[in-house]
Amino acid sequence: MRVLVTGAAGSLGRTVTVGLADRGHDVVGLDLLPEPEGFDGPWYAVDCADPDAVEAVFQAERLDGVVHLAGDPDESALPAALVSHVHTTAALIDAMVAHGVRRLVYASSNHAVGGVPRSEPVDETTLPRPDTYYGVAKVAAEALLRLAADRHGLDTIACRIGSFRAQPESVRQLATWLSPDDAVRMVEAALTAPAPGFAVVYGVSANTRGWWDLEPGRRLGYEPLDDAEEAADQVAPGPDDAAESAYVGGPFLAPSMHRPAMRDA
Ligand code: 15L
Repeated sequence: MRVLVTGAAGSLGRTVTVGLADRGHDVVGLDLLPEPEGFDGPWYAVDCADPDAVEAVFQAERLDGVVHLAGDPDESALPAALVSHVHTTAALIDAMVAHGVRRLVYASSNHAVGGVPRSEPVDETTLPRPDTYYGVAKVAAEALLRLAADRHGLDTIACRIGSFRAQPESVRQLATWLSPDDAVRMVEAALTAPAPGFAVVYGVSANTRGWWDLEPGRRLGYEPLDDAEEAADQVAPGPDDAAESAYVGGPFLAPSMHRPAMRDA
């Protein structure tokens, strides 16, 4: 497939662009930043919140799918979060509809359901329960995916990613870790699954301590192979471990994340 990857210069983006290329896909990179050394393919240093810039990319490239990873990974005031996650997704969907590109794989987040207590199951039927404005924006972006599937028949997959890291770095991440290799497996499965329509996938590895439902991903062909438990002896306990295990969103529930919606903190 010929795939546009947004956020291609980020940590997940670099992993995914290399992984997809290794698996025989043609990758077109898009990021605010210039292309990383070694990237081999077309690169667009543009803002995907700018619909004209996005349209120009789609006019220049024949694409089979989009992997939308761009976005601020941290909490911000609400307007910035909406631009970062919702405007970008909307601009991409507009261009996809205009150019007949039918597959969108989206880096959503566990923080779309981060307010769910640890005692409750987490599966594809879990209702939105954001823990932050970041999570609110991910919920809204997922709603755009749902609308695009219903209105235009696009295949749109919201990957509610846990903690993408080279290795798990905290006790919480022993449950929420997404390994680099599993990230590539997940994205490729979401890109190539036959006619999924709108789907939600939990983007985590096969962690012994994980509790989010892996079945929706498996139905799309995402079979995670890594397990954070193998690195458990390298993870030191921290003072926030108990608080972080109380809700899906872990540290995003901390009072330090609270801020006014409409003003920068
Ligand atoms: C996310 O969605 C964030 O982008 C990332 O910074 C991590 O905090 C991750 O979730 C997580 O929950 O560990």
